[in-house]
Amino acid sequence: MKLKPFLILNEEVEEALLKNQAVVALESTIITHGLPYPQNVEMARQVEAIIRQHGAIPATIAFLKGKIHVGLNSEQLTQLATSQPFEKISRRDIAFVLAKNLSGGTTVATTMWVASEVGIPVFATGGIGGVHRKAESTFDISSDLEEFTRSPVAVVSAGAKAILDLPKTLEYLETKGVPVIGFKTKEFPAFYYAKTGLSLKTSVDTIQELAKVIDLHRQVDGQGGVLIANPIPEAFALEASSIERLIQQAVEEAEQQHIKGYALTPFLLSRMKTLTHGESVESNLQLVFHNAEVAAKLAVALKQIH
Ligand code: PSU
Ligand code: MN
Repeated sequence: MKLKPFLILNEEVEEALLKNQAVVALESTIITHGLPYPQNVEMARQVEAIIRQHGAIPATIAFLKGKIHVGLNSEQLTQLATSQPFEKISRRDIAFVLAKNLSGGTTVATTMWVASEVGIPVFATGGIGGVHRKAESTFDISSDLEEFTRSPVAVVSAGAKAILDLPKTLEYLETKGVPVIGFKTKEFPAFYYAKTGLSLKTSVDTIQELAKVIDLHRQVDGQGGVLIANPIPEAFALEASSIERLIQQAVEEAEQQHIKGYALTPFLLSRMKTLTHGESVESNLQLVFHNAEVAAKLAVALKQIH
């Protein structure tokens, strides 16, 4: 394995993989750049607890001092949530971060890659990155989307972040041949809310059906990922039209302040927190918890197939 010299699997994850138990990978940019302290570390712990409750072992993935960690202990999680500065490690950054012994959170793209290298087929996140609004002039398309063409991992998310251009994100995924499967929905959800009118061609209503599709995709495609769209529970959804107004405001502010590239997503998420008086953070937490539950159930169901 290419990663071996840099890899540190914690004992629990290593044992689970050896014993062929259900494991769920988790990203860490949401800890370092997506959520404020202390909600970030509370979220990370709670997500791990939810995954355990549903019969799987959590494997949070992050880089610490030039090593790729799969599974973090409590101290490492706190370190990741509190120390600054931390890198946001996307696919292009990996070799540099390893060479310089840096630490940081892994994006969806990097987490998918590490998960597939160590043999973890299921991954839970909040919302994936995608095609940004105004991408026709900025060209800003998250490398998360490209990763779905090369890492065979099933990613459970509440759609793509509403701060993005969702129709373009779906078009891009279609072009790249990435299955997008609605879980108990026929619409592509928008992170903070569920009803978008963006219809999905494929949807399933049970974990068993989902596991069957994922398993077959792995067998027949072999090299690409699957995006599972799991909408935020209704009780925690924000009101679509008011959230949309605030998103437009945040996107304009980013443009005026010349914020772009890798800094854009963290900026927009943090502006959304302020503009919604913290409500966006609460929704973000709840949708991540929901994704963790579905991912754990899926990981267990996949183990029951083989
Ligand atoms: N989802 C969240 N919060 C986040 C992210 C996703 O709820 O912070 C992070 C993910 O790590 C994702 C990244 O991979 O944002 C996308 O960044 P970019 O658009 O720069 O590729
Ligand atoms: Mn980008």
